[in-house]
Amino acid sequence: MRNKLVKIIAALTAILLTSYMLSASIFTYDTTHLTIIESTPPLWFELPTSTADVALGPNSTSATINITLSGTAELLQNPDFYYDADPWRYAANNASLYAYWLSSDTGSSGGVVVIYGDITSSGTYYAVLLQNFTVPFPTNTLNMSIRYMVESVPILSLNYLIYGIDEWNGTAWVNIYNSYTSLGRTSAYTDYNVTLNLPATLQPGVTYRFWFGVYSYVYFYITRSLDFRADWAMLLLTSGYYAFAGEAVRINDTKTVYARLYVYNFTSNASKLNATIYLDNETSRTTSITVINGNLTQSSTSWIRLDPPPNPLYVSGKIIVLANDTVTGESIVLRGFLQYSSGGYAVYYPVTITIRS
Ligand SMILES: [Ca+2]
Repeated sequence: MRNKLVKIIAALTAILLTSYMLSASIFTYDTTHLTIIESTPPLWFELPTSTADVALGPNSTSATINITLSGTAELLQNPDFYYDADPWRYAANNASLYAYWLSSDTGSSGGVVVIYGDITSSGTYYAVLLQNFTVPFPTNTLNMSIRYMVESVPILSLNYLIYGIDEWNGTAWVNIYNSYTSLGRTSAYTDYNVTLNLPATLQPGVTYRFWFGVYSYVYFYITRSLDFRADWAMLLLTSGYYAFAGEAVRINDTKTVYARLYVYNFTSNASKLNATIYLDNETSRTTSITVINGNLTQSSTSWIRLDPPPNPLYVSGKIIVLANDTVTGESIVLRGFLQYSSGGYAVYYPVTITIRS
């Protein structure tokens, strides 16, 4: 019996010396029984901040990543005014109108921007919020979604929600599209969704600006304020072009390691799907695993150094995925490992990435 135990101890010691980091657990032995002590691995996965759908395995030492390419892109930044109004700008034709940001309002999604004015004479008043944008590919159709509330309008006035698109021609803004819809007071936030059929095709590489706001024609002055509140304004581009760009999973570590990602098994039913996958440590990136027209053309990244983060909120690395397709129903599956090494041992974390159009 004693000899048998000695052999087990010897075998365990050999495993510990050669590859104990293969497991997230450390095995120890005492005279009466074997005990497994859980320990924290020096490197683990965290969920991404992007829209990748990720499931992490036990101890966050494996990751299953599902990415669905989307044919809808939001062209505007901070469309929801969630934490502030940046980078939206404000313009008005009358100094009695001004705008301010509220962190929340009854029934709102996060912050709102209020366009407000005490109207003291008849006349025309308008104010807009503006933001520059570009398009990733040519289009003459955009879907606009504006959520708003009209808290107050001047008595004896006509009021409109106005919106439009200007193009920068190199020296000035030129209006290429505008429209409007009637506004009345609303008791709650109201959605206005419409497809913009533009008279010209928007082109990549050109700067456009989107604007929306309120227009009030006060034809007989009786004091009352104008109070228009915007909860969000989205400009969505929908097309037969499907794409994803973002974090697939985050990598956190407690000591310096060198890491790479490689694929050992690849399946595909795709003929148009392209993907680029690499590791990023905030200051540099690896070479990429690449899929071109559904075929795996490069199966491994280069190595990258991952250092312990300077504070717990900082993540030392990420797996980044860029992918696109021009048809729906295609998919690829990459099964591989995140391999990392430090001090002479190598550890392999299973990673499966599925990308669908
Ligand atoms: Ca909002």
